Amino acid sequence: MTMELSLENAAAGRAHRTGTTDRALREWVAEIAGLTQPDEVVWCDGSLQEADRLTKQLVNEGKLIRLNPEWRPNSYLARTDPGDVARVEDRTFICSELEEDAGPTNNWREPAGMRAELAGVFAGSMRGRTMYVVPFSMGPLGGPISQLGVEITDSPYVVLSMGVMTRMGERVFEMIEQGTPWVRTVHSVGYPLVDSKGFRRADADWPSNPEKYIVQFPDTREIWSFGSGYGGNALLAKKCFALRIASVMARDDDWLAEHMLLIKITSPEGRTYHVAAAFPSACGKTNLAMLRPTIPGWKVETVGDDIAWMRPGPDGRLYAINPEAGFFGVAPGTGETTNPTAVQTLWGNTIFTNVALRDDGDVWWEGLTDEAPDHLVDWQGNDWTPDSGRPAAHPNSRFTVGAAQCPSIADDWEAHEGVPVDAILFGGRRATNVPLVAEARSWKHGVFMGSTISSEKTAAAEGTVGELRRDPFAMLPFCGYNMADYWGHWVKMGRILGDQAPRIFQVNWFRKDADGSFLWPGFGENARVLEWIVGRIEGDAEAEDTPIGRIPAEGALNVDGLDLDEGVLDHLFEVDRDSWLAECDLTEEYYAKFGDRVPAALNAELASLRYHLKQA
Ligand code: TSX
Ligand code: MN
Repeated sequence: MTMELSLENAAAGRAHRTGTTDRALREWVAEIAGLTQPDEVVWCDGSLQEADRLTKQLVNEGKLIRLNPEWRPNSYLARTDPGDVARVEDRTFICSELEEDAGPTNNWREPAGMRAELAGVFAGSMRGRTMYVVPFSMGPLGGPISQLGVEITDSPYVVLSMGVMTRMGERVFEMIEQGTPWVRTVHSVGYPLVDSKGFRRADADWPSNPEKYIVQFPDTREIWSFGSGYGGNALLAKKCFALRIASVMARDDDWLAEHMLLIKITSPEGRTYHVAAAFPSACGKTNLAMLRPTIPGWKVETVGDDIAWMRPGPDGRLYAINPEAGFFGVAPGTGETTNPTAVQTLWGNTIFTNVALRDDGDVWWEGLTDEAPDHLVDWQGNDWTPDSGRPAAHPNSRFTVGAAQCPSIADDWEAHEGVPVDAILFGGRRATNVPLVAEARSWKHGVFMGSTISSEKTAAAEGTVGELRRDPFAMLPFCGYNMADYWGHWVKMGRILGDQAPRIFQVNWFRKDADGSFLWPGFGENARVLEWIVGRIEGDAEAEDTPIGRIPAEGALNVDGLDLDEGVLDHLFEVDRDSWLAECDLTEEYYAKFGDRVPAALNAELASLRYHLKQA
């Protein structure tokens, strides 16, 4: 191994890494440095000293604001360029050899053409900057479900964030040197400080490039990202690797890489269950991951809030890990009433991005407290008062914080072999049709439920209000291959798991009555739904068959002390034959987009649903 003593490290008596004995890694780093031409290459070790040095550098350059340590110790605020505030789906590409393998829901580009285009944009893109080599593990180091990767980046903000969101550090380099496979990921903000003639320019507060590329090569398991420093565009271990590339690895190797939270439930009898759940955005996934049950004796603990990797274990059951080490959560709407556990998690050691700054040096966002402070500095650095008429925090503003800091974190959240999954939930945001909870009749029926996840459009800007926005398995922007093939892979996993497969349920916290108010109180009261689900697993909760699945029998859902209005329960579980038949027509139209790639099992489930509805 190549080690060298720098002045700073020499003082501390430590050597720092300047290379690697692994030839493939060494040659790849040299190749990327040759292409992007940074001033310097830094091999990151994931140490506290390293994070502290980068933090101080960013604070000195005015790129991070140190929050008041009395309120928010070791915490920082970053403000992005207003043009770099979210994932860019129209600039996200899947470059498989064949277009059909990307499917109709992905942007496909021919790999050789895209490689040529990327070689152009990355040429000299790191001039005048430092290139960081960031080694990371998704999942506990050395775990049987875990995977290694390396991100090359020219953004110190990305290095700091990767240190929170992944197991990053020297041990990963050692495992690579011992021959463990790893995934290559390359990131540049696309804002070189020196041009091809050698002229230098000043850095931007948040360097980025209006021309963005988020590119996945599933065949070679590579990721290239250019032009954005934000979230899922730049922290390549998360959406790009743990979902898009990992979904392809999982297809080829009989496991599942899913956009799911993971929780551990303990019943009053002390029995434990693990549940994975997929929800589209704006359904309160992190809130469910940190749920505080209102019913006595029940406990919910957090294993993960965004991604689950699941693999059949030695006993044939499905085992899941949270591949991440932190939460990159949406701040607005996270408050003392909606998610007190998240608020407690953020006590310190947190990077906030695009939230508002209080006059006392703490942070604020819409929904943190019922009342807004009288004065703030908004996410763009401008003065703000409650009558400014614009949000103080960007609607997609974020917190980045270690999962270990979460007071509800489960004791088994880092179990190397994962946690055994007892049930899988599919949620959506539906004002009509979909009941509070329904159990699938079979694995295949459950896969059908997952493939039909959708939310009703709520704003004119999103399209016709009431129209369905389809988000199968909540994987629409995250599946690295043809979505219909992905459904087929789920059907196949059911065959592999057989009678050891987890039970599947569909849930909907968002059904409304005729005048538009929510029928179900949601939040902590959702524990009642979890109680019924656990009862189904134990075989002691009664169900009633309906054409769309099994719903709680009369009296089987615990609503003690809820004081629901007369008729609310009936409405929550109503299955309207005509609107469901209309929904079947929409599902048929949706499936038609995928042609003959739709698994026969799903067409059969659709036919069966229609048959049962017509019989009803
Ligand atoms: O996160 C939510 N969950 C899941 C919690 C574990 N939200 C917030 C979604 C936006 C991200 C919910 N909103 C939930 C829910 O279960 N339910 C609702 C709808 C709702 C909103 C407000 C009330 C009730 C339901 N308020 C009162 O009943 C007072
Ligand atoms: Mn997500």
